[in-house]
Amino acid sequence: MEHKTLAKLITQIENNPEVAPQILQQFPEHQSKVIGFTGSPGVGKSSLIDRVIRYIRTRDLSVAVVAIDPSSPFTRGAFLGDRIRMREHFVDDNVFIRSMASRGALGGLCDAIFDVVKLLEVSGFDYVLVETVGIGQSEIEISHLVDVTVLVLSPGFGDEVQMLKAGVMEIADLYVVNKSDLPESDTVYSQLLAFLALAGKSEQQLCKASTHANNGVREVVEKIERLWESFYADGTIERRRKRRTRYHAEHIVRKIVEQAMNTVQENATNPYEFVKLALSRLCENHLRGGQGGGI
Ligand SMILES: Nc1nc2c(ncn2[C@@H]2O[C@H](COP(=O)(O)OP(=O)(O)O)[C@@H](O)[C@H]2O)c(=O)[nH]1
Ligand SMILES: [Mg+2]
Repeated sequence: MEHKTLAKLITQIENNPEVAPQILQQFPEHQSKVIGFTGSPGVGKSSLIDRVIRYIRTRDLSVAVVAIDPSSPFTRGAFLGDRIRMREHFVDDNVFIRSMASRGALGGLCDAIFDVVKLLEVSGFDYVLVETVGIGQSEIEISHLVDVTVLVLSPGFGDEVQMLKAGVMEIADLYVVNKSDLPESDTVYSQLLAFLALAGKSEQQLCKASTHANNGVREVVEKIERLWESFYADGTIERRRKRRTRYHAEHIVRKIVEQAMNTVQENATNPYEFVKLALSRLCENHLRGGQGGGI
């Protein structure tokens, strides 16, 4: 598909996720390897993705990247920097790059992202990479969206603290210590090694890279590939994709319920009364076939 057409379809989905099923059904099924990259701002996710794209391209595979912009949709400053770094990929037909706004200040995933990833998959890309800032909810949420989650760390970002943060150890499948050209990265590496042992994870899930020195990128991609293949073989991918559908459905339900609650103007002092009112509005809407997600 032409990149221009693809970009237009993504915008349509962003503006109204309800059009997604109609758009998606026009394409034959296709599964990409969907990989999420998360980690604190500044650890080098974009730089790493840039290198990963280059490596994937040397093997003549195609790749789409979605960068989830943590800033407001109106100030895309952060992504502009990435865009300049990645500009050479923009002229490559087998590389598609797009940024999307996050939901709310905590960098949660927007509803449209699920269908956008699906659209990129049916567009036939071998890889779909999602970059999200490892702050707030997005860190955990990303693992619900992708097949394989990569956590990027580097020295000097309080990552030691980050490692201890609940949830992080559980969600990542691969841990990359970036900026290995900096000597302090050894400390991060050995700390991570200890944490992995504690968490009962394998050393195989850890690697070093330096995007500046262009070291370790091949290993990162090979490990991702191996993880994906083994997850595919043992049914993990299928399970995760089912969980993704459920998680997406939860997003939709939450939005519909929120809309219904907003229609309750009455000064209900009793929350149960409030829920009753909201639900009855929802049913009325549903019977009229009106708003409320078209469900
Ligand atoms: N020393 C060193 N710096 C790096 C490396 N990779 C990225 N950086 C720098 O780290 C900063 C943040 O990189 P960026 O890719 O934008 O990080 P992101 O916020 O995680 O996407 C930039 O100034 C990069 O030049 C590396 O391997 N070594
Ligand atoms: Mg970035």
